[in-house]
Amino acid sequence: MQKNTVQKPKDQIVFLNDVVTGLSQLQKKLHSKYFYDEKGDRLFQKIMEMPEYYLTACELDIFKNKTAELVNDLAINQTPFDLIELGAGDALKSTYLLKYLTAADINFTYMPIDISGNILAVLEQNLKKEIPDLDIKLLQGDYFKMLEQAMHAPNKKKVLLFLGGNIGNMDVAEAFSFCKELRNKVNKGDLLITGFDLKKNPHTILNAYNDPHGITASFNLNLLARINRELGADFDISKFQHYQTYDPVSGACKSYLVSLTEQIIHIAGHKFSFMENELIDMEISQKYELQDIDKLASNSGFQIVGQIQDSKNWFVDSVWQA
Ligand code: AVJ
Repeated sequence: MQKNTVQKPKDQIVFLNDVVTGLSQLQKKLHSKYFYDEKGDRLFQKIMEMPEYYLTACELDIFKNKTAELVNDLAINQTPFDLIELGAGDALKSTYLLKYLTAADINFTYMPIDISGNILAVLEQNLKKEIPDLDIKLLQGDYFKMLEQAMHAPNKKKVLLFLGGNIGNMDVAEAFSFCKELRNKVNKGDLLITGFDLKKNPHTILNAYNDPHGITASFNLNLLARINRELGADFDISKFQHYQTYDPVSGACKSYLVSLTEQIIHIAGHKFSFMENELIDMEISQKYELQDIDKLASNSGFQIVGQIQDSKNWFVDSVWQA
Protein backbone atom coordinates (compact mmCIF):
# COMPACT_ATOMS: atom_id res chain seq x y z
CA MET A 1 0.00 0.00 0.00
CA GLN A 2 1.21 3.47 -0.78
CA LYS A 3 1.63 5.06 2.64
CA ASN A 4 0.56 8.62 3.03
CA THR A 5 2.33 10.08 6.01
CA VAL A 6 1.47 13.73 6.31
CA GLN A 7 4.58 15.39 7.74
CA LYS A 8 5.63 18.22 5.47
CA PRO A 9 3.66 21.51 5.68
CA LYS A 10 2.85 21.20 1.98
CA ASP A 11 1.37 17.71 2.51
CA GLN A 12 -0.67 19.11 5.39
CA ILE A 13 -2.17 21.77 3.12
CA VAL A 14 -3.06 19.17 0.49
CA PHE A 15 -4.60 16.96 3.20
CA LEU A 16 -6.71 19.84 4.56
CA ASN A 17 -7.74 20.85 1.06
CA ASP A 18 -8.80 17.29 0.17
CA VAL A 19 -10.77 16.92 3.40
CA VAL A 20 -12.55 20.28 2.96
CA THR A 21 -13.34 19.58 -0.70
CA GLY A 22 -14.62 16.07 0.09
CA LEU A 23 -16.86 17.17 2.97
CA SER A 24 -18.25 20.10 0.94
CA GLN A 25 -19.80 17.80 -1.66
CA LEU A 26 -23.48 16.91 -1.65
CA GLN A 27 -22.43 13.33 -0.93
CA LYS A 28 -19.70 13.81 1.66
CA LYS A 29 -16.55 11.87 0.86
CA LEU A 30 -13.08 11.24 2.34
CA HIS A 31 -10.23 9.57 0.49
CA SER A 32 -9.13 6.14 1.77
CA LYS A 33 -5.50 6.89 0.87
CA TYR A 34 -5.46 8.95 4.09
CA PHE A 35 -6.26 5.89 6.24
CA TYR A 36 -2.54 5.09 6.54
CA ASP A 37 -1.01 7.20 9.27
CA GLU A 38 0.94 5.39 12.01
CA LYS A 39 -2.22 4.20 13.76
CA GLY A 40 -3.84 3.33 10.42
CA ASP A 41 -0.77 1.28 9.41
CA ARG A 42 -1.11 -0.71 12.64
CA LEU A 43 -4.85 -1.24 12.12
CA PHE A 44 -4.24 -2.41 8.55
CA GLN A 45 -1.66 -4.91 9.87
CA LYS A 46 -4.37 -6.19 12.25
CA ILE A 47 -6.84 -6.44 9.36
CA MET A 48 -4.34 -8.57 7.45
CA GLU A 49 -4.07 -10.90 10.46
CA MET A 50 -7.84 -11.46 10.72
CA PRO A 51 -9.02 -14.85 9.40
CA GLU A 52 -11.87 -13.07 7.57
CA TYR A 53 -9.50 -10.90 5.51
CA TYR A 54 -8.46 -13.53 2.96
CA LEU A 55 -6.75 -11.25 0.39
CA THR A 56 -3.21 -11.29 1.82
CA ALA A 57 -3.11 -15.06 2.27
CA CYS A 58 -4.38 -15.60 -1.28
CA GLU A 59 -1.76 -13.40 -2.90
CA LEU A 60 0.92 -14.87 -0.65
CA ASP A 61 -0.13 -18.33 -1.88
CA ILE A 62 0.50 -17.13 -5.46
CA PHE A 63 3.91 -15.57 -4.75
CA LYS A 64 5.04 -18.45 -2.55
CA ASN A 65 3.73 -21.46 -4.45
CA LYS A 66 3.35 -20.30 -8.05
CA THR A 67 6.53 -18.25 -8.45
CA ALA A 68 7.85 -20.39 -11.31
CA GLU A 69 4.62 -19.94 -13.26
CA LEU A 70 4.72 -16.19 -12.63
CA VAL A 71 8.32 -15.87 -13.82
CA ASN A 72 7.56 -18.08 -16.81
CA ASP A 73 4.72 -15.76 -17.86
CA LEU A 74 7.08 -12.81 -17.69
CA ALA A 75 9.28 -14.56 -20.31
CA ILE A 76 12.23 -12.36 -19.33
CA ASN A 77 14.88 -15.04 -19.92
CA GLN A 78 18.31 -13.43 -19.85
CA THR A 79 17.27 -9.81 -20.54
CA PRO A 80 18.36 -7.54 -17.65
CA PHE A 81 15.41 -5.56 -16.27
CA ASP A 82 14.22 -3.20 -13.54
CA LEU A 83 11.59 -4.60 -11.19
CA ILE A 84 9.60 -1.58 -10.00
CA GLU A 85 7.09 -2.03 -7.18
CA LEU A 86 4.38 0.60 -6.74
CA GLY A 87 3.65 1.00 -3.02
CA ALA A 88 6.11 -1.67 -1.88
CA GLY A 89 5.47 -1.36 1.87
CA ASP A 90 7.06 -4.34 3.62
CA ALA A 91 7.26 -6.27 0.30
CA LEU A 92 5.95 -9.39 2.05
CA LYS A 93 4.82 -11.02 -1.20
CA SER A 94 7.39 -9.70 -3.63
CA THR A 95 10.27 -10.98 -1.46
CA TYR A 96 9.40 -14.51 -2.67
CA LEU A 97 9.76 -13.31 -6.25
CA LEU A 98 13.06 -11.54 -5.44
CA LYS A 99 14.46 -14.72 -3.88
CA TYR A 100 13.38 -16.84 -6.84
CA LEU A 101 14.91 -14.47 -9.41
CA THR A 102 18.14 -14.17 -7.44
CA ALA A 103 18.47 -17.96 -7.03
CA ALA A 104 17.91 -18.35 -10.80
CA ASP A 105 20.78 -15.90 -11.40
CA ILE A 106 18.52 -13.52 -13.33
CA ASN A 107 19.95 -10.03 -13.80
CA PHE A 108 17.61 -7.38 -12.36
CA THR A 109 17.44 -4.31 -10.12
CA TYR A 110 14.66 -4.08 -7.54
CA MET A 111 13.20 -0.56 -7.31
CA PRO A 112 10.57 -0.24 -4.58
CA ILE A 113 8.49 2.96 -4.68
CA ASP A 114 6.79 4.12 -1.51
CA ILE A 115 5.77 7.48 -0.14
CA SER A 116 7.14 6.50 3.28
CA GLY A 117 10.92 6.88 3.48
CA ASN A 118 10.86 5.12 6.83
CA ILE A 119 9.27 1.98 5.41
CA LEU A 120 11.77 1.95 2.52
CA ALA A 121 14.77 2.19 4.86
CA VAL A 122 13.50 -0.74 6.93
CA LEU A 123 12.77 -2.70 3.76
CA GLU A 124 16.30 -2.15 2.43
CA GLN A 125 17.83 -3.30 5.72
CA ASN A 126 15.74 -6.47 5.80
CA LEU A 127 16.34 -7.32 2.15
CA LYS A 128 20.12 -6.84 2.48
CA LYS A 129 20.07 -9.43 5.25
CA GLU A 130 17.76 -11.87 3.48
CA ILE A 131 19.12 -11.50 -0.06
CA PRO A 132 22.69 -10.12 0.16
CA ASP A 133 23.17 -10.29 -3.63
CA LEU A 134 20.12 -8.18 -4.39
CA ASP A 135 20.68 -4.99 -6.38
CA ILE A 136 18.23 -2.50 -4.86
CA LYS A 137 17.44 1.15 -5.56
CA LEU A 138 14.94 2.97 -3.34
CA LEU A 139 12.50 5.46 -4.84
CA GLN A 140 10.74 7.58 -2.26
CA GLY A 141 7.73 9.55 -3.41
CA ASP A 142 4.57 9.53 -5.46
CA TYR A 143 3.93 6.53 -7.84
CA PHE A 144 3.95 8.38 -11.12
CA LYS A 145 6.72 10.85 -10.31
CA MET A 146 9.02 8.06 -9.18
CA LEU A 147 8.03 5.88 -12.12
CA GLU A 148 9.02 8.69 -14.47
CA GLN A 149 12.37 8.89 -12.70
CA ALA A 150 12.78 5.12 -12.98
CA MET A 151 12.03 5.27 -16.72
CA HIS A 152 15.13 7.41 -17.27
CA ALA A 153 17.24 4.28 -17.78
CA PRO A 154 15.63 4.04 -21.21
CA ASN A 155 16.92 0.88 -22.82
CA LYS A 156 16.25 -1.35 -19.87
CA LYS A 157 13.14 -3.47 -19.76
CA LYS A 158 10.71 -2.70 -16.92
CA VAL A 159 8.55 -5.05 -14.91
CA LEU A 160 6.02 -3.22 -12.70
CA LEU A 161 4.37 -4.71 -9.62
CA PHE A 162 1.09 -3.35 -8.26
CA LEU A 163 0.00 -5.87 -5.65
CA GLY A 164 -2.35 -6.35 -2.71
CA GLY A 165 -5.52 -5.51 -4.56
CA ASN A 166 -4.63 -1.83 -4.19
CA ILE A 167 -6.21 -1.22 -7.59
CA GLY A 168 -9.49 -2.07 -5.81
CA ASN A 169 -9.35 1.29 -4.04
CA MET A 170 -10.16 2.89 -7.40
CA ASP A 171 -13.60 2.64 -8.95
CA VAL A 172 -13.74 1.07 -12.40
CA ALA A 173 -13.39 4.42 -14.24
CA GLU A 174 -10.44 5.52 -12.07
CA ALA A 175 -8.74 2.14 -12.55
CA PHE A 176 -9.10 2.60 -16.31
CA SER A 177 -7.44 6.06 -16.28
CA PHE A 178 -4.73 4.74 -13.97
CA CYS A 179 -3.91 1.85 -16.32
CA LYS A 180 -3.92 4.17 -19.34
CA GLU A 181 -1.53 6.51 -17.57
CA LEU A 182 0.74 3.58 -16.69
CA ARG A 183 0.68 2.49 -20.33
CA ASN A 184 1.75 6.01 -21.38
CA LYS A 185 4.69 5.93 -19.01
CA VAL A 186 6.16 2.56 -20.04
CA ASN A 187 7.64 1.28 -23.30
CA LYS A 188 6.30 -1.36 -25.64
CA GLY A 189 7.22 -4.79 -24.30
CA ASP A 190 7.34 -3.69 -20.64
CA LEU A 191 5.39 -5.82 -18.18
CA LEU A 192 2.93 -5.18 -15.36
CA ILE A 193 1.75 -7.56 -12.64
CA THR A 194 -1.43 -6.39 -10.92
CA GLY A 195 -3.27 -8.12 -8.07
CA PHE A 196 -7.07 -8.16 -8.38
CA ASP A 197 -9.49 -9.49 -5.80
CA LEU A 198 -12.10 -11.59 -7.58
CA LYS A 199 -15.86 -11.81 -7.12
CA LYS A 200 -16.75 -14.79 -4.95
CA ASN A 201 -19.48 -15.76 -2.48
CA PRO A 202 -20.80 -12.34 -1.40
CA HIS A 203 -20.86 -13.37 2.28
CA THR A 204 -17.13 -14.11 2.16
CA ILE A 205 -16.45 -10.65 0.74
CA LEU A 206 -18.75 -8.79 3.12
CA ASN A 207 -17.25 -10.65 6.14
CA ALA A 208 -13.74 -9.59 5.16
CA TYR A 209 -14.74 -5.92 5.50
CA ASN A 210 -17.65 -6.06 7.95
CA ASP A 211 -15.54 -7.98 10.45
CA PRO A 212 -16.97 -9.07 13.82
CA HIS A 213 -13.89 -7.74 15.66
CA GLY A 214 -14.66 -4.15 14.68
CA ILE A 215 -11.14 -3.60 13.36
CA THR A 216 -12.34 -2.35 9.97
CA ALA A 217 -14.70 0.02 11.81
CA SER A 218 -11.75 1.41 13.82
CA PHE A 219 -9.71 1.63 10.60
CA ASN A 220 -12.41 3.88 9.09
CA LEU A 221 -13.02 5.91 12.28
CA ASN A 222 -9.28 6.48 12.63
CA LEU A 223 -9.43 8.83 9.65
CA LEU A 224 -11.74 11.13 11.65
CA ALA A 225 -9.34 10.88 14.60
CA ARG A 226 -6.46 11.70 12.26
CA ILE A 227 -8.31 14.78 10.98
CA ASN A 228 -8.74 15.83 14.64
CA ARG A 229 -5.04 15.22 15.39
CA GLU A 230 -3.51 16.75 12.30
CA LEU A 231 -6.02 19.40 11.28
CA GLY A 232 -7.39 20.35 14.69
CA ALA A 233 -10.96 19.25 13.95
CA ASP A 234 -13.57 18.34 16.56
CA PHE A 235 -15.13 15.06 15.34
CA ASP A 236 -16.70 13.10 18.21
CA ILE A 237 -15.79 9.57 17.08
CA SER A 238 -18.55 8.04 19.23
CA LYS A 239 -21.14 9.88 17.10
CA PHE A 240 -20.17 8.03 13.91
CA GLN A 241 -20.74 4.39 12.99
CA HIS A 242 -19.15 2.21 10.32
CA TYR A 243 -21.49 0.75 7.67
CA GLN A 244 -20.25 -1.70 5.03
CA THR A 245 -21.95 -2.75 1.81
CA TYR A 246 -21.17 -5.22 -0.93
CA ASP A 247 -23.04 -5.24 -4.22
CA PRO A 248 -22.33 -8.60 -5.86
CA VAL A 249 -23.65 -7.36 -9.22
CA SER A 250 -21.27 -4.40 -9.66
CA GLY A 251 -18.55 -5.89 -7.44
CA ALA A 252 -18.31 -2.67 -5.40
CA CYS A 253 -17.56 -3.25 -1.73
CA LYS A 254 -17.99 0.13 -0.04
CA SER A 255 -17.59 1.55 3.43
CA TYR A 256 -19.39 4.52 4.92
CA LEU A 257 -19.51 6.34 8.22
CA VAL A 258 -23.02 7.21 9.45
CA SER A 259 -23.59 10.34 11.54
CA LEU A 260 -25.59 9.15 14.57
CA THR A 261 -26.99 12.61 15.35
CA GLU A 262 -27.49 15.99 13.76
CA GLN A 263 -24.16 17.73 14.41
CA ILE A 264 -21.74 20.43 13.26
CA ILE A 265 -18.02 19.72 12.81
CA HIS A 266 -15.34 22.42 12.76
CA ILE A 267 -12.17 21.97 10.75
CA ALA A 268 -9.64 24.83 10.49
CA GLY A 269 -12.25 27.57 10.26
CA HIS A 270 -14.67 25.54 8.12
CA LYS A 271 -18.03 24.25 9.37
CA PHE A 272 -19.72 21.08 8.18
CA SER A 273 -23.24 20.20 9.23
CA PHE A 274 -24.43 16.61 9.32
CA MET A 275 -28.02 15.45 9.45
CA GLU A 276 -28.85 12.41 11.54
CA ASN A 277 -27.95 9.31 9.45
CA GLU A 278 -26.05 11.32 6.86
CA LEU A 279 -23.21 9.31 5.30
CA ILE A 280 -19.55 9.91 4.56
CA ASP A 281 -18.37 7.79 1.64
CA MET A 282 -15.03 6.37 2.86
CA GLU A 283 -13.64 3.58 0.67
CA ILE A 284 -14.26 1.35 -2.31
CA SER A 285 -12.71 -2.11 -2.62
CA GLN A 286 -13.74 -3.12 -6.13
CA LYS A 287 -14.04 -6.86 -6.94
CA TYR A 288 -13.44 -8.11 -10.46
CA GLU A 289 -14.39 -10.91 -12.83
CA LEU A 290 -11.72 -12.26 -15.16
CA GLN A 291 -13.59 -10.79 -18.13
CA ASP A 292 -13.59 -7.31 -16.50
CA ILE A 293 -9.80 -7.61 -16.25
CA ASP A 294 -9.58 -8.60 -19.95
CA LYS A 295 -11.50 -5.46 -20.86
CA LEU A 296 -9.45 -3.22 -18.57
CA ALA A 297 -6.20 -4.54 -20.08
CA SER A 298 -7.18 -4.21 -23.72
CA ASN A 299 -8.92 -0.83 -23.30
CA SER A 300 -5.80 0.60 -21.72
CA GLY A 301 -3.40 -0.76 -24.34
CA PHE A 302 -2.02 -3.90 -22.69
CA GLN A 303 -2.11 -7.56 -23.63
CA ILE A 304 -2.71 -10.24 -21.02
CA VAL A 305 0.17 -12.73 -21.02
CA GLY A 306 -0.67 -14.57 -17.80
CA GLN A 307 -3.36 -14.99 -15.14
CA ILE A 308 -2.21 -16.71 -11.97
CA GLN A 309 -4.79 -17.56 -9.34
CA ASP A 310 -4.44 -18.84 -5.79
CA SER A 311 -5.56 -22.36 -4.95
CA LYS A 312 -9.08 -21.17 -4.03
CA ASN A 313 -9.43 -19.04 -7.19
CA TRP A 314 -10.30 -16.03 -5.05
CA PHE A 315 -7.52 -13.68 -6.20
CA VAL A 316 -5.57 -13.22 -9.41
CA ASP A 317 -2.22 -11.73 -10.29
CA SER A 318 -2.67 -10.66 -13.87
CA VAL A 319 0.42 -10.29 -16.05
CA TRP A 320 0.13 -7.66 -18.80
CA GLN A 321 2.48 -6.59 -21.55
CA ALA A 322 2.55 -3.15 -23.13
C1 AVJ B 1 -5.10 -2.26 1.01
C2 AVJ B 1 -6.72 -1.48 -0.55
C3 AVJ B 1 -6.09 -3.77 -0.54
O1 AVJ B 1 -9.38 -2.60 0.02
O2 AVJ B 1 -8.96 -4.62 0.70
C4 AVJ B 1 -8.85 -3.49 4.03
C5 AVJ B 1 -7.73 -1.90 2.32
N1 AVJ B 1 -9.86 -1.64 3.62
N2 AVJ B 1 -9.98 -3.44 4.77
C6 AVJ B 1 -8.70 -3.43 0.64
C7 AVJ B 1 -8.78 -2.34 3.30
C8 AVJ B 1 -10.57 -2.33 4.53
C9 AVJ B 1 -7.42 -2.95 1.31
N3 AVJ B 1 -6.34 -2.59 0.31
